[in-house]
Amino acid sequence: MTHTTEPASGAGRQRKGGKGLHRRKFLGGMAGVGLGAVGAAGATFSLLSGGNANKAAAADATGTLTVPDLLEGTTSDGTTTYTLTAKTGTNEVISGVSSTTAGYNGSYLGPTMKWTTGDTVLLNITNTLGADTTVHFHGAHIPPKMDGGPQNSFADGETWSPTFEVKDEAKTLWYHPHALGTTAEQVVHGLAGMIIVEDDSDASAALPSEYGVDDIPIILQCLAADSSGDIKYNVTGYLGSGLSYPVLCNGTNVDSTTLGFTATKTRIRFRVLNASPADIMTIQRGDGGTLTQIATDQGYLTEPTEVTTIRLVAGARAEFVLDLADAVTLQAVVTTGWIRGGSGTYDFLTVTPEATDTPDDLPSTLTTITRYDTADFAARTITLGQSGQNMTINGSVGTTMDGMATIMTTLDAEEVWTISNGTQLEHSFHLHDVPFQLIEINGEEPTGVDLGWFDTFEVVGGGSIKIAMKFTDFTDDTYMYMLHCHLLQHEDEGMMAALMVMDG
Ligand SMILES: [Cu+2]
Repeated sequence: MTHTTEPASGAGRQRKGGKGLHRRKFLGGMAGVGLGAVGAAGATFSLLSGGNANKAAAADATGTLTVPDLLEGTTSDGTTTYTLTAKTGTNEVISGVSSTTAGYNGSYLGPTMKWTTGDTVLLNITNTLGADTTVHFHGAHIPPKMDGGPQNSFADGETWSPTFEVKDEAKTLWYHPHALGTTAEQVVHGLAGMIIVEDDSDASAALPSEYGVDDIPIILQCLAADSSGDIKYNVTGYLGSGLSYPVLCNGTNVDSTTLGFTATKTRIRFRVLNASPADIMTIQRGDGGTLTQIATDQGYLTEPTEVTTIRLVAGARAEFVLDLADAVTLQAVVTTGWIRGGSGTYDFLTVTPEATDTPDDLPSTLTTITRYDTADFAARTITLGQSGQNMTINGSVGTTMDGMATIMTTLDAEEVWTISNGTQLEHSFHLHDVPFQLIEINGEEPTGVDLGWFDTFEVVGGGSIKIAMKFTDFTDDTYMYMLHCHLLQHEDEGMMAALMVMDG
């Protein structure tokens, strides 16, 4: 199967050739398109506000891929405990310029956690940001009280300690803040990290899994910053002049640097996360060759699938493998997510093989995906809209818990939702709690990798998707899951609703 997606439009379209690469500097014209006011997002994040114009030494990037640390847990009585501290720091978001940033256990991004299916995890997360925060486990199927939504907000100086059983099978998740009105500000400053869920499936045993050796996390971001390095996150910031749109790979600017990775194994597995606040990242090879995609947001595809591009909206993940004979350069094509943003094609990583092993053939089957028969599913419509300066879901502005629309359902309910985009803006629809299958994309039946499991999916301006899901395992009459646009500014401007799963 081949799944081909047009990578990008406009100046960024360039499919081949690592040499003579177009590198954009600026995309004008998108400023403030249909965007609301700052609203709740205007609450200032004390330690992160304001630029930091300190010029760092004009050292070139090392040109070597940085792999986030693996966070060691301590296991006792069947529970693995992890410790995270959200803190402020500095990072060169723009090469040679020090920006005020934030990270978990460091100054930018966070360590990778590995969870194992069936284990119980406990996280002790301390907030030293000088502002309220939460930590949401994006894509994890966990109780709503542990989900890290706005109701789990905790203050500076406090420690939040969620604990839950890992019910997810092998997949790539991530963690990031999700407090009301400040998600964009906190995420763009660097609060994001990857979670790898491992299981004992045959596919997991057959695929590369040695972290940092043949199992490589790739966190891509396209940010917005002014020349002093001040990172922007709302419409007021985007209206400023002299902005640039730096592209980062694992926290390193790749605007004019191609990072290198020496592969000591012939087969390398990549887990790619688009942690951008808004922009779409399309991954492709510089030589026009194929990537062997093995997973979407929510785990394995039924079979390894040859693709030429992988299009990731904000918040989405995918996994692919490469069997390397020669060096391969990976490119990210940045497409603006209809918030003023970036564009262009970036050679972000060259993978050079120094390996002599010969891997076995990939398994012909990775997992079984039983497609939902939605004939008896309850139907619901979720309308993504806009009201003056705010964004809405089903007509409600979700900037407060009381003001947002609330979807009420019951345990084991089977539903098919039509996500209808009533705006001309791009949106990235994300549902907490359970994975969904795509039933239709703009009226067409899905094919190829779109037959996998998702938690985040593109809804183009004026378009719609139809998705199916089943609300298993967890109920709560107080804590709610969220559904929202993962363009973080839209989320903060109200494109968020609550989901309550009640006992039947
Ligand atoms: Cu949106």
